[in-house]
Amino acid sequence: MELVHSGKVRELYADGDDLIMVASDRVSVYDVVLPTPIPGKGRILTQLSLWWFGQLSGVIPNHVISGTDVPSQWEGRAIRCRRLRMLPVECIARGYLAGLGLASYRETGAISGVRLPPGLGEGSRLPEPVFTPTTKAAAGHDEPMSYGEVEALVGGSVAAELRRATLEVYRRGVELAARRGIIIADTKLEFGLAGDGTVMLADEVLTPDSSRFWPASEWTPGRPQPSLDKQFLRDWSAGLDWDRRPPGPAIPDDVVAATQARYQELYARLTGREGAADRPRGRG
Ligand code: PZK
Repeated sequence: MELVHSGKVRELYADGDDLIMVASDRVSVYDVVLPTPIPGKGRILTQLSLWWFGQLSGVIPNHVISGTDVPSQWEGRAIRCRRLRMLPVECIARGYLAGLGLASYRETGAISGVRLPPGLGEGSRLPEPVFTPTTKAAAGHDEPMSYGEVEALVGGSVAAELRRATLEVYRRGVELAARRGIIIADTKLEFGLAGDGTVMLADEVLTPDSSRFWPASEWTPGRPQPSLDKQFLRDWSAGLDWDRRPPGPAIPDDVVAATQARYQELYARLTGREGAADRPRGRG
């Protein structure tokens, strides 16, 4: 199959008119891919994404054709997708302050033009979720966009649909995760247009690679929040003499095992399923 895109931790192949998105077991910390894989990570994130696409199909149609009709060597960690015309906007919803949202609030008291109350800090909950789109930079970092800029880029009706769907996907995710003791601080979504102009949800959805997941029991606004999936990796790597530039350090077995267990626990808690490792499931 023809490789059409290679990302830090995933690949995209063309299969006739379809695309096959393949998740690897690679993991990144501080944006650097480490040389040691986390066995089962690609399968868990793929199965979690498929599960969310199913949960969210009433909110917006999605690009999934099948989670099972994929080449056998990738079974369980690949999704057959419709090829869409991707929209050049990273659609982010934020319900808590972290990352670029926190940086923007500290500088201006607002995020994406939405004025926020004073006194918020790292990890604070926002009065209500905010749509904070960014550009999709081919290289380098994504830049914040105002809603007006999104409208100018994709048109008023598509922009309105992106904002609606992004906030609705985030709200449903937050509500479901909250019942399982998990905070979804923010999420990044990608959308594309089908041949008939329908806006569809694409890429991956509400995975720990596209969203910040925090254990609700440890949430303490005013400091950086522990990440549900990668905290072991971050804590371990913080104790090394590593400047956070490539190449990253090899991960010791006990840290691999602890990280693997976190991904499994996250999947089981969110979906109520035991494990993604044994039985791949799809919609097709
Ligand atoms: C598409 N990416 C991101 C980069 C990956 C994924 N349904 C679609 N139709 C057309 N293009 C894409 C999609 C989707 N999803 C997604 N780039 C293009 C990307 C690198 C690896 F797995």
